[in-house]
Amino acid sequence: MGMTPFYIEKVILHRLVMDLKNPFETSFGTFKKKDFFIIEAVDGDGNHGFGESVAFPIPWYTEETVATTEHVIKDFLLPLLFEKAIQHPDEISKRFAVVRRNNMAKAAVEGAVWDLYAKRQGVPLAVALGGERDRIESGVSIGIQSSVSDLLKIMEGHLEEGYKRIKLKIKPGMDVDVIREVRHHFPEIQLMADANSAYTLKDTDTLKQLDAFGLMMIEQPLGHDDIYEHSLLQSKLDTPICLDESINSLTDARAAVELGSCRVINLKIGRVGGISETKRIHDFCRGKGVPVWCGGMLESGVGRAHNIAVASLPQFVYPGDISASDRYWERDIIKPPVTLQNGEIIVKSTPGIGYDIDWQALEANRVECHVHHR
Ligand code: OSB
Ligand code: MG
Repeated sequence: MGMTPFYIEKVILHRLVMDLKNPFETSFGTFKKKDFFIIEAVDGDGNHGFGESVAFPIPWYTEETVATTEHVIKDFLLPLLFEKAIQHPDEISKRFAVVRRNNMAKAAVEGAVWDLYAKRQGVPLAVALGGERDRIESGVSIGIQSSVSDLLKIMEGHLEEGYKRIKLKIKPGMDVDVIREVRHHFPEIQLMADANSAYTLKDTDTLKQLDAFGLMMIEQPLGHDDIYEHSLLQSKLDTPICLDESINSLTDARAAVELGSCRVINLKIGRVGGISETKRIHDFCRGKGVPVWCGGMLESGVGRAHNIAVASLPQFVYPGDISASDRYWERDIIKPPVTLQNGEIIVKSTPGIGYDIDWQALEANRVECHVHHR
């Protein structure tokens, strides 16, 4: 598609604070609310593109925070964005490569450009990316609960809502016994566990016990920055390891796959620095026959819409952590909210992310707003 180059004339940073319906507990901490940026990019022809920054206020998942993303976006990424006209969004990650890491900051801005580009083309974002699915399977990630009976009740509710796969957060002391009991109650469901880096190789025997429960995979058992030790662990486990925190680039994905550190990859747009890098990792995994699925960061509807578009690519073969809006929010900031149809989410066929901003809801949750001009 030959395209006239376009400039981004203006970028608006909307800072929002939204209450989660229920607290979400992981091995590293508990989330009660979301504090994040929506990035709005505007061209000279009246088009608006939206991206979401997935960094949390505290650097407990990766090193980025809401404050570091604001600094890096304002002081480094926006000048690079405004500097030259854009022909295709794949140029953005190349332009941003002079800034090391800061992947969530990069992805937030690049995501807004992808949405804007798709809208300029008049095509859905999923189509602009080469997506092939018109619906995607939806999974749900459940935080650590204080009792197994609470957990079983929550699971029952989500299974009734139609979710196709359940992911349980685990940590030392809340693992084998919990999974055993859950499996006893739900012998057939697609089930997996996410440790968020809470174990070491000394826990190999505990992790090996999980082999008895037919889990689809165990996500990020060891160090957030490790690739080597996961290869040692994977050689001892029957359960496939899925890497999340350890994969921040195509380089990491290649190392992990070639070393046998994992058999599955959780792809998050923010963690790897944007949609273009997500596509590169996707294409590599497709060539290697390694399945991928789309992870989540408790996003609002904007980030969720990007995840849905990305998950329409062919190598996203497992249900993702892309749940309905009402799993997280009383009222989402997009119209309509994301909903399930028989455990699936329809990929929108309208231009860009395919959802409108619910400005009333966005403004109700907005605590700051800054406009930056080219
Ligand atoms: O490890 O996948 C993770 C939430 C916050 C930080 C890290 C993770 C998660 C989730 C929730 O598992 C996924 C979601 O429902 O958005
Ligand atoms: Mg994870």
